[in-house]
Amino acid sequence: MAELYPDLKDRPIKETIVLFDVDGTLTPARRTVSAEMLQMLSRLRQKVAIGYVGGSDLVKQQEQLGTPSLPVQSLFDFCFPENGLTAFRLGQALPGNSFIQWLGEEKYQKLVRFLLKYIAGIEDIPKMRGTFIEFRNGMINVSPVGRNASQAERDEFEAWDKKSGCREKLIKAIQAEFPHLGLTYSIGGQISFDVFPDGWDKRYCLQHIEAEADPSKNLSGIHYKHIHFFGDKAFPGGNDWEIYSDPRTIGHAVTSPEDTMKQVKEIFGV
Ligand code: M1P
Repeated sequence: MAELYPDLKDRPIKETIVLFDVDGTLTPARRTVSAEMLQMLSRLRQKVAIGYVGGSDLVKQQEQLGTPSLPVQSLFDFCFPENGLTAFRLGQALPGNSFIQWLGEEKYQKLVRFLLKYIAGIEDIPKMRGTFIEFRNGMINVSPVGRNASQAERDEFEAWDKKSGCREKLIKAIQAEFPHLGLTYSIGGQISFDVFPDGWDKRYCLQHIEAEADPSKNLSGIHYKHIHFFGDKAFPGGNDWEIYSDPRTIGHAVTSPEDTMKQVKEIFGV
């Protein structure tokens, strides 16, 4: 597919790349992309380098953006699943990274022991189920009730957590015990919180764009001076906020995939 588009150096809009969030920006939340959006992306790619950056993994993005005959990696110049911990450039995988690789087994075990002991000691929690720590590629997800909780048990935990501040207290306890680990804590859902290295939000993928200019890497040599980013969670606390407000990017807040198409058409004339 990449051969259907001009070489990165020959795209008419120079030193420019357009990055998109996935859910709520290219597709409706957790749904698949429209044919109209794919056509617009294809027209855009004739003019400028394009990429996406999403928090979930490649399998999910293939379901949302690709088709059985079209791998998602063929639709963009740069694909950044898991915020760029996994990365593809012109269809080829780049070296990846992981939470355990970054933290190391010894520190990881200390953290896990602390968490399990703390959770074991919570005496007034309404229910305890299973999978209190979920080990993911780029983070761990910690849940005092456990990820095996049913929907009713999730609702019950969430209501109790609002009163007791259980998750916030646990986060404060980890921060006090491990002040130097450089970890970020994010309460994004009902029953858990995510723990990942500082900076491993969507900004992580920018290092792959910056690498293009590095002569030692023997890539395109392009210094992308204009990095546009489109996202629908571009507000403090939203998972597009850090990259949207980063000085290295030109942030565009959108309200839906239709709004993304409208803004892209206006800005890039596609
Ligand atoms: O997307 C928000 C969060 O969704 C889930 O949270 P919970 O199970 O607590 O409702 C998790 O997948 C979590 O990692 C994620 O941040």
